[in-house]
Amino acid sequence: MSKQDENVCVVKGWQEGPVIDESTLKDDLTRHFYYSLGRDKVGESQLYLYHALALTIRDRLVARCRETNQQIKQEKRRKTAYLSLEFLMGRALGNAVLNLDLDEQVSSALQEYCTSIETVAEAEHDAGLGNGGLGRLAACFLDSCASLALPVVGYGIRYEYGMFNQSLKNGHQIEQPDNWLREGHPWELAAPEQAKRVKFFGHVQSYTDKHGREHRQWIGCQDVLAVPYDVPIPGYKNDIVNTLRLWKSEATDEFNLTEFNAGSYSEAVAQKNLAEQITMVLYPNDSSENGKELRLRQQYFLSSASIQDIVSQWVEQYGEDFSDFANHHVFQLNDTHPSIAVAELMRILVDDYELDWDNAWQITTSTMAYTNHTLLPEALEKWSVPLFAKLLPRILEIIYEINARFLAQVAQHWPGDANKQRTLSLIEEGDVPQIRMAYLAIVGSYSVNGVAALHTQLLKEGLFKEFYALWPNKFNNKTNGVTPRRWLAHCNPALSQLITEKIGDKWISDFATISQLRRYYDDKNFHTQWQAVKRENKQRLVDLVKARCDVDFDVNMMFDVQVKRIHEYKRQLLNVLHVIHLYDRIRRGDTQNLVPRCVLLGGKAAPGYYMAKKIIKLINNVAEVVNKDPLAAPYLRVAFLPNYNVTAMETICPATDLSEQVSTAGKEASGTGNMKFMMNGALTIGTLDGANIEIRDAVGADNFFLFGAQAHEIDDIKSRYNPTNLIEQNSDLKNVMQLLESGQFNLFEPSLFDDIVNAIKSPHDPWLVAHDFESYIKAQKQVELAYTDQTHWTQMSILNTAASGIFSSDRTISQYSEDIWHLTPLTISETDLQATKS
Ligand code: T68
Repeated sequence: MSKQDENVCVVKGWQEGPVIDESTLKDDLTRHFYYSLGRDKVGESQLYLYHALALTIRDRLVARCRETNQQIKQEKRRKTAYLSLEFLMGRALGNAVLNLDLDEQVSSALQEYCTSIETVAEAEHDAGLGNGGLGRLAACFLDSCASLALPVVGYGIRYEYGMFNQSLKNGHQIEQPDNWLREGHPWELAAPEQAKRVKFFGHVQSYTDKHGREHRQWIGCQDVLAVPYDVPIPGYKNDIVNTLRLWKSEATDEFNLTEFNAGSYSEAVAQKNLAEQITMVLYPNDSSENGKELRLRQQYFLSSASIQDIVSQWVEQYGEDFSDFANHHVFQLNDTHPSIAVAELMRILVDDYELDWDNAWQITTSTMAYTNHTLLPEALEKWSVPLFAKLLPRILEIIYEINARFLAQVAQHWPGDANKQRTLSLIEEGDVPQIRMAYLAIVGSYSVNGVAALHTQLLKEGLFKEFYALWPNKFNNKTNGVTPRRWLAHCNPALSQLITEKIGDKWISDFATISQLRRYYDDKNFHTQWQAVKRENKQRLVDLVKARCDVDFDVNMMFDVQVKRIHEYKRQLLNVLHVIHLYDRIRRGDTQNLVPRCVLLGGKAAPGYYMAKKIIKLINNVAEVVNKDPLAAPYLRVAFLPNYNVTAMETICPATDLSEQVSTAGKEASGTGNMKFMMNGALTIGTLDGANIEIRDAVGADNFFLFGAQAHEIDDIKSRYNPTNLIEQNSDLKNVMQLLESGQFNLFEPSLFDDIVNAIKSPHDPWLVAHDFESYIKAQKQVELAYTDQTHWTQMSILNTAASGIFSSDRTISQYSEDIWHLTPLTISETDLQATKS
């Protein structure tokens, strides 16, 4: 070791990067297996082999991660902090092997252990730190940022328990805790020396500084320690490794000490639990906010720790002059969940660094950017003022001050309009006043974006129209995307290989070039190969469905799939009604032109969501009846896949023929599953909702099965909605409802589905299930017709993949960077590369 300066001791040779010769991967694996883990037998679970392999790969990531961070720091790069309560990462191993181009080396090393990457990969638990689309989007974005060499760091929470595991008991959802860290998480590196203190409770008082200036001081707090755990995020074959920094909550030392010294051992331990509770579990609600105090603690904990982290790095490098801070930083808020960061940055600048309000506000509103993910009113976050006053008293004061200044602006824009003051106030009046987090996010940000064209349009015209009138330039659209690395290259190796044989492998890093597949539209030989790949993928799903559901799917049948969170607006119910309709036809002997199908549904219901749970039960009961009926067997099989997650989707989307995207128009902000299916050559049956509209535009109306009311028609339809009439007038729907009401699917469980029947029949059904039924059935008939012509179906399938170029999250992230973040890609010079590698 050499002493470099007073405080830093640099290990010789390490600054240039560690000495990792790629040819030693095999040796490293053995070393980690024998020495790091102390094992000598592979054993049945392959767990230790997985850990050894993960450590071996992590060695290679750590080196590149240091290089990436050094460049960002040395070149004083502008960077984005992506703040999200959720990162739904799934498994890391396969992705790292792909992005580091280690496939051959790993395969050959594993041969010595008589196993394969696929087998070893099974030992990895999904990192399920998210609910669904929003969390998975954050994960896809990280992959794209690293692959585009953009300086972006993800900030999230290291939940001890991720998204619950779902199992079924008599067709009902049962939730089990997801103890994903039990067997260790070999990818992360803790950095306890960089822990931050987050304040809770306490009170605020004024003081006057030596220059006679008044300040506010938040004191008497119960601090909680935020300890960072860094997860490396490799770019695709570019030697960039970004960081996902996940915070774990811990009790502070003094906290324990005072209590211990006072002799109250048990109180001290109890307080420790309180601190550690914060990052214990992910809230499993994907669309309704429930106002729980612990959730607010999570939000402030993440926001405060992350902002402190960025600010302390700034102070370390540039001192306490913040005049250039906004030129170097962007905070992208993934929904309103971390929007308290607006107030927290103000607090730190004003209270800790004594900036004047206007200056601090200028910095804050030049660095914050907000992404909205929903139009559903029940999902819009509000927090009670009394709760804020107790938990975060200084933050509440700051929000009041932001509001007062904002309302002055409103008064200028709409003079004398008291109603506007009330409707736009960050504080909603009422018995218990509430803070409107979306308003705080909009007021505090320089960019507000929706996640698909229709969604952004509806934000501007509806939910946020006054804000749009005030600040039209803040609003912009960034249609979602998914990473083609995980969602094609990794999850569909057979198709991936076929594509690469034809057009080379450039598509993996430049997904727009996937359009070159159009050249093979008429190529008979290519059709055969395309079909063979689909068959192979369907067989993998057959095996999974057999193992998990004990239902026999058949590769010769059409695979019709809907997997996503269970929600009334997503209308799994409409899908089930179609299944019942098919069953009804079979029972009536009306099987002409009926294309045999396997219908797969999957998804988790929020534990407190009664109707969603009923829908799961209905799906399972219908499946049971259909699958038991020998009459149905040649035409119809139905399965509900329990515990749908990222890893399950990796087997599902490559095997799907028909992708169900059937939400009520105007309700699904974007959807991203729709894009994964499209990339893998599935055809979509869907409404004009979210990104479906853009999918249909991209692939052409002839290659998309459209049905249902459009968003602009919904209000009118609702005003004269009469489902009873609709049922009476449509014999198919009438038959389906009769079957449902006859108890056919709940023979020994009377009245089980009454609430579902009543919901469909209600003139207030917000999801318009009965309205869209007829056009849905019609579209399904068109699907059957199309599927009968396998050559044409294959052509449409090829076109779907070929047209999916714009749904790469690389495109999305390029637009974020271009329009909002203004980042420039990092460069790794050849010499740096050599240093890292040699
Ligand atoms: C989804 N939202 C949208 N929310 O529903 C989907 N919410 O249309 C969109 O494609 C996706 O976001 C990405 O933009 C969610 O997934 C949540 O998961 C969620 C979690 C907690 C609280 C509220």
